[in-house]
Amino acid sequence: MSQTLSIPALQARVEAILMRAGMNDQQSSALARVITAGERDGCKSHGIYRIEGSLRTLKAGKVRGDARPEILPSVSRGIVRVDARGGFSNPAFEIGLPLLAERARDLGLAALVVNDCTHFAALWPEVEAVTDRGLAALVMCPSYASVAPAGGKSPLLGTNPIAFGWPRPGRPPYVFDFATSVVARGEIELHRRAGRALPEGWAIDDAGQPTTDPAAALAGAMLPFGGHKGSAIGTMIELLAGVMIGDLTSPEVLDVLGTTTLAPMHGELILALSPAAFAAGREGDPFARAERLFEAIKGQGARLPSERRFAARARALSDGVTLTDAEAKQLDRLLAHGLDAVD
Ligand code: NDP
Ligand code: PYC
Repeated sequence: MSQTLSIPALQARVEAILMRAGMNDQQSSALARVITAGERDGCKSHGIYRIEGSLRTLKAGKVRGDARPEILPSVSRGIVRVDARGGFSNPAFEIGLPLLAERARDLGLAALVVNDCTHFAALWPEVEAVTDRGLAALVMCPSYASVAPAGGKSPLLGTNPIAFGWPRPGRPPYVFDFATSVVARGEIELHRRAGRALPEGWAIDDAGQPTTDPAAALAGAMLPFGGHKGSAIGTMIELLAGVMIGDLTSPEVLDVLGTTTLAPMHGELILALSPAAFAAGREGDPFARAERLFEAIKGQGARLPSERRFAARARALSDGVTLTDAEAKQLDRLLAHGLDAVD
C-alpha cells in the first residue's frame, strides 16, 4: 500500500536509516536533508532511490560515514577550501557556506572548493543555499566516466552536472541544474528498474551503436546533451572541478572506484558572485533588470527552469509525499537491517 508522509517525517525516517547504517550526526543529517529535498521537489533520480547506493558505498569502504569535514587555512581570500575527509559532499558544503558568502560579499566573487568528497546529489540545494544569501551561484562537479565525448564511442567524461542560480528578492530564485549528458544516469537506472525503453538519442551500446535498452546503455556509454556543445561543457567541468582544484577527473574516478555501481568520490567547485558588487557604478538595478528578462521569457509562454520543482515543493509541503508500496517497504527494510540490507 502506498504511504503518505509529511516532509519532516520523511526526513526523520531517512536520517534514522543513515544513522542505523553507522553514519555520524553530521553526515546523516546533511544527507537526509538533501535526499528528502529531492523527493519533496519531485526529483526522483536524486531522492530516496539514492539511499541504497549511499549505503552500498559505505559498506564497500569507499566513503567515510564518520567523517568530520574541515575548513583548511586559506591560501587566497577568494578561495575557501574544505576537506571533506572522505565523507559526503553535503556536510562539507554546509560548513564552508557561511565563509563563502562572507567572502563573496566582500570581494564580489569567491569560490568554495570541496575536496575528497563522495557526491551523489543534485546540485540545486547548494545553489539555493547561496541564492538565499542574495548571491548568484555556479556549481559543478565531475562524476565517473560514463559519457562518450561527441564523436567518440566509449565512456570518458562524467555526467558532470552544472547548476546556476540567481537570487530574486521575495520570490524563489531562478535556478537551472542539469547533467551535461542528455539525462542523469539515475534516469537510465530508473528506466531499467521499470522495464521501460529509453528514448532514442540518450545512449550507445558497448559496440558504439545507438540503443534504447537501459541495460545496454549502462554497459555502453551515455551521450552528451547538445552534441559537441555538451561535450565541451562536460570537458570544462573536468578541467575546473577536477584538474584545477587538484582532484580526480571522471576517468580517474572510475580507475579508483572500479565500478559505476557505487557513488563516486572527487571534488566540487561552487562559485558565489555578488550581482550588487559587479553592477556597482553602472546604471540600473541588476535585480530589477533580471526580473524584466524573466517576465519577457514567461511572456512568450515559456516556463523558467525550476518552476516545476517549486510547484512540486509547494504541494509536498502542504500534502506530504506519497511513497509507493515498494519504496515504503524498502525504507522499512533499510531501517530494520542497516548495512545488512545491501550487497
Ligand atoms: P533535467 O533534464 O530533468 O532538468 C534539468 C533542468 O532543466 C531543471 O532545472 C529543470 O527544471 C529544467 N527544465 C526541464 N524542462 C524544462 C522546460 N521545459 N523549460 C524550462 N526548464 C526546464 O535534469 P537532468 O536529468 O539532466 O539532471 C537531473 C539532476 O541530476 C540534476 O539535479 C543534477 O544535479 C543531478 N545530477 C547529479 C550528478 C552528480 O554527480 N551528483 C550527475 C548528474 C546529474 P525543473 O526541475 O523545474 O523541471
Ligand atoms: O545521476 O548521473 C547521475 C549521477 C552520477 C553520480 C551521481 N548522480
